[in-house]
Amino acid sequence: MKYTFPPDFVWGAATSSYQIEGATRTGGRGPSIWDTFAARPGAIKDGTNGDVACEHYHHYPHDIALMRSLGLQAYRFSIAWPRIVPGGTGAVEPRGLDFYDRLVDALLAAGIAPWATLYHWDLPQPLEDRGGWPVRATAEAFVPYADAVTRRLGDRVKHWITHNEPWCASTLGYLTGEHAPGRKEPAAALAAAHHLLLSHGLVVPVVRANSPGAKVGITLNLTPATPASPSPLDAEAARRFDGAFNRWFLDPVHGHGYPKDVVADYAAAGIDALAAVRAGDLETIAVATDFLGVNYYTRHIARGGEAGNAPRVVEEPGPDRRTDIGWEVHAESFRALLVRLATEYPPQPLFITENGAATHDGPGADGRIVDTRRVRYLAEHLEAVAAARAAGARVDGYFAWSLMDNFEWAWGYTQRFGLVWVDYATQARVPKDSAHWFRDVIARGGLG
Ligand code: IFM
Repeated sequence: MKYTFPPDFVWGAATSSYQIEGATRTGGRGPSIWDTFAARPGAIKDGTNGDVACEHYHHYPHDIALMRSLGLQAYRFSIAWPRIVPGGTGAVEPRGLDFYDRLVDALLAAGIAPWATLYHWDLPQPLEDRGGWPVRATAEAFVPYADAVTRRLGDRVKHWITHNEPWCASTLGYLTGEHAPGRKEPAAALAAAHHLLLSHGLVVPVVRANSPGAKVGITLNLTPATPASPSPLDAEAARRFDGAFNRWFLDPVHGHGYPKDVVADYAAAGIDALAAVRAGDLETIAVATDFLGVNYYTRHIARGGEAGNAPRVVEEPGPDRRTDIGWEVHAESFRALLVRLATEYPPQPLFITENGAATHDGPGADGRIVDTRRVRYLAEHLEAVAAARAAGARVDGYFAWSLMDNFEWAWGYTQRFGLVWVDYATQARVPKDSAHWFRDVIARGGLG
């Protein structure tokens, strides 16, 4: 079977600032919550941080040459708020803007469309010191920052993403404490989620004003839930997971407000999930956008409890169906998710802004990196995109995560998602087999 995509389908790869840039004390950059969090003993699996990472801040011309050699049509990167407004509010650092200005010009010169994300988790530490995302002032501070960025780059960047994965920034940052700033406060996590969404709504008009003709959207990480059995307990577990993980973000940005069943779930646990919501906020969050960014990696198998359940019909996958980070490979859930989005949240175009696999494969004796499992993962998921398109889902582009190996947050450098291998000791970049494969997919406009 041939899986072809239309000629205007966008093929790209993605990264984020803290994960690749390094140079955390260069060009006037201020501290971010990730600098602080990574310094906390035990926070990062291998005790590392993003101080150096891939040194992309210095090596970006080489990295762009690499992107060009792979035939990438678009590159999704994020802007580090602490480079632009080191204090979180107040003075704009021109050297920060200059860096992204050079990056954008170099991308355009290479024929690669820049797709900029305004927030990919590196909050200026001074804002966290004043309460972080659980306080409304942080959402308000996002506006002048976004204004400074889009004024400077808006003439050349024509695709903007306000936020990357607000579920992670709120839940992992403020509920489970696995991510910066490492807080474990359920009520604060819900307030953070609300203020992240509110800040999205506040900056969309700013982006439109400063970047005429640009397309703007938000990127959500979506993880479908499959009940482990047909038992009511497992169905209920799936509803709850889907509600808190997916619908809590999808519904308000599509004008449906926060899902009532999930609000009730929180109320039953003694939490007022809407405590931070003020009059007019839901209208602000429901601002019209041009596309929805979708990040997909895996599904969740939902199980409500052991006692009284029907026998499992969905088994936990073995290691052969997991990537090295432990996430199940399940492309069928990706297809179903895209069809569901097209049905339940129309009529927006969708872009896959991240999809990829962590595999450890490194250079063999001949230097070649045979990352067959990544190639298989990407191929299966591109087939899922093609199948969803055939079923009517409007998916207009696909960005692989990631262009190159990088700092995988709490996992440090123990997980490698790159199409390109990074030797952290030398900063050498070596395209893996998957990079060559992806180059051929792009050149052919699909899977052969
Ligand atoms: O590395 C992350 C990225 O920053 C956000 N989405 C998921 C990726 C893999 O965990």
